Amino acid sequence: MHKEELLVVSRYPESDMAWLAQHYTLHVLADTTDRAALLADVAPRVRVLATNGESGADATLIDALPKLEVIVSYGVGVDAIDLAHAARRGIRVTNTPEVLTGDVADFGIALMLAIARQIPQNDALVRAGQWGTASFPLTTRMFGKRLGIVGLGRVGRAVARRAEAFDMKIAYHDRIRFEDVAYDYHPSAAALAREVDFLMVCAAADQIPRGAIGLEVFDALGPEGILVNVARGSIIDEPVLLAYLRERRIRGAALDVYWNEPAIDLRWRSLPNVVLQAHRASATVETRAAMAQLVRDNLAACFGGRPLVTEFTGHLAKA
Ligand code: 8YV
Repeated sequence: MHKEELLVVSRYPESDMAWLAQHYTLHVLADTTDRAALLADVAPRVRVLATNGESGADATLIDALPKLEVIVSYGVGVDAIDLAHAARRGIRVTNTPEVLTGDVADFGIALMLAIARQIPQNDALVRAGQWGTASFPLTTRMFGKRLGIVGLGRVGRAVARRAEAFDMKIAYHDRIRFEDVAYDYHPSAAALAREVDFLMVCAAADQIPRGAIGLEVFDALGPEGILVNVARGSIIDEPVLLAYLRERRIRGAALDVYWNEPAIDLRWRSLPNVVLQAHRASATVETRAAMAQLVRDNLAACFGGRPLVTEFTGHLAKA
């Protein structure tokens, strides 16, 4: 059977790699020590590139593949793909929207509870046999508090729905005010931060400048404020956040995403007022299976000459 060639940027979970290997002739960039040689070898043939939210595809990679027609990404966030460059080259992009929304929103709520109620910190004390000797400080209540959501897209809205069940008062900042929600709107992230106890970042990173959540926003959030990020590390001014947490100029942060993953800034490790996760918000068996299925369906559509199942077009109006 003739198999189409597929260039894969980073390895997917092994079961997905096995499925892809059965159906396509795979070339995996992450597996080679000589990236340039692999690219030179496949460049005359590769029409489809498979990537994920973190690895994306930069302009150099796109330009190394003159026959490239479609970039298929396993993830909803497309900020690591050079979208403007892809558009210039007429290369289409697919992602995996919708299927991960619920899990990411659950994770945002879990992180908010974890940092407010100090769940990982208490777990560490119990494991260390310090129940009875260590002091377990009183924590902060979450229910009934004010939650500010930066980015009221699919995930932001799913977080808001969940937070309503915690009797939280919800407000948001986005580029536009939405008429279909009753939550308070603020025209800037700083204005939002001034009015809330918890600030959760849910924005798509291709829609918000790098480091947009920085000094001004943290000052507005204040020393009792708590930050949660389930979007992208790039949205936060990380050096400023590290300093503000160290100096207790904000109360705490629960983070799933960072600059420079997975080799994150070592200073995170020594801060007591943070909860750290390893970009796991969509990492459930159920969601990852649904994401993998969308990747397969989009690949089948590309190679079968059918319309793409979940084409990302958000950038095309700007191109
Ligand atoms: C994944 C994500 O981390 O969808 C996204 O944008 O950040 C995640 O779901 C990733 O794409 C899978 O490796």
